[in-house]
Amino acid sequence: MKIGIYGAPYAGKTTIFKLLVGDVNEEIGMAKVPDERVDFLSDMYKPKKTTYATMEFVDLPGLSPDLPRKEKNQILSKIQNVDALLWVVRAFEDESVPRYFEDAGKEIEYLHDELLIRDLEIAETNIEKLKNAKRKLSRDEEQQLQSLEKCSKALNDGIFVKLIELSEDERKALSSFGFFTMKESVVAINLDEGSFKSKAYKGKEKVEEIVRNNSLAMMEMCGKLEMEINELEEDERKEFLNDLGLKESGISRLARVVYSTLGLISFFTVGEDEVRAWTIKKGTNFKKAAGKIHTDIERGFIRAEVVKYSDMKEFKSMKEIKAKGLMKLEGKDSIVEDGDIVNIRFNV
Ligand SMILES: Nc1nc2c(ncn2[C@@H]2O[C@H](COP(=O)(O)OP(=O)(O)OP(=O)(O)O)[C@@H](O)[C@H]2O)c(=O)[nH]1
Ligand SMILES: [Mg+2]
Repeated sequence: MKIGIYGAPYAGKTTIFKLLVGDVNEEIGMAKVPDERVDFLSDMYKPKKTTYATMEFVDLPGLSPDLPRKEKNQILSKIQNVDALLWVVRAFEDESVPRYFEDAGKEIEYLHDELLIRDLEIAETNIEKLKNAKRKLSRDEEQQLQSLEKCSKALNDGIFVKLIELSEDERKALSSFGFFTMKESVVAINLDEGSFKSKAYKGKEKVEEIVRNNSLAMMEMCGKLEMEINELEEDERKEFLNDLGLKESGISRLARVVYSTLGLISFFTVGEDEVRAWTIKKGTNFKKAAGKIHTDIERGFIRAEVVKYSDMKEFKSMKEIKAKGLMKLEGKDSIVEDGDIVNIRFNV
């Protein structure tokens, strides 16, 4: 899973990026997805290796109105292939850090418009291309043209592509264009300590309106402060987070929002060698899920032995769970649920 960090200059993008992936100097970094279920299972099995799910983040230079179109497109092209966008919107006050926009409302409006303009440009360029083709269009191209025209019309009306009703065929026809407004977005409002506590900042109404109108997900962060808290020892960290009214770190909260926005869940494999979390789309069946682990396991799939995490938490023993008849056998078409502990039987 890859997430592009998008925003204006001085919004705190790199600060949040580093909070998520650690103090790296590249613009791409991996973040471990904290999961107390993995912690628990690892404590129980004491495996040689514990593997958490990961998310990859791409940090970008800020986008601003004074950049030429070409440069903006160059910046945006770095996140062409991401699964989701994390918009960072500046809502912190700090005189020593210049700001591009008057307030968070103006800033998010700009970010919203940039994506619309970019996508409209893509739609129109490709419509032109198809219309000017000096040959008869293939059926696929006809489908593309018709779908692109639908997008172009919506974008002209200020509507994100992800909000248009599209058939499966139309969706497929559009998949190669990499529309930014077709991706899911999570908006992180970067607040200072005061505004984080008071929940008040300039431009909030506009921010909420744009989030609502475009069905974006939103979360509040305190980038710089959370970064400082991160550097503390464990107990001190808890105390500071508590003081901010937070039970979880920034990455925990973000992971939660991203998983629910993208419709993702986790299943686990356990053993003495490794305890591991796997990320899949909600609605994935056991055979497909097995393919995440290894294609051979998918191909040779026989059945899955499944234990619910909640049962494991309660009884703390696979033996007892089996004795109670709580281990279920599932066939290839059954659907994996969040928190399933899975052992796949297969032959190769
Ligand atoms: N007071 C305060 N300062 C912050 C906060 N977040 C970031 N900053 C400061 O703002 C400045 C810019 O932060 P960056 O994280 O580099 O911002 P950016 O969005 O990556 O900026 P560009 O890469 O230039 O587009 C730095 O000096 C940060 O220390 C915050 O929550 N509060
Ligand atoms: Mg930066």
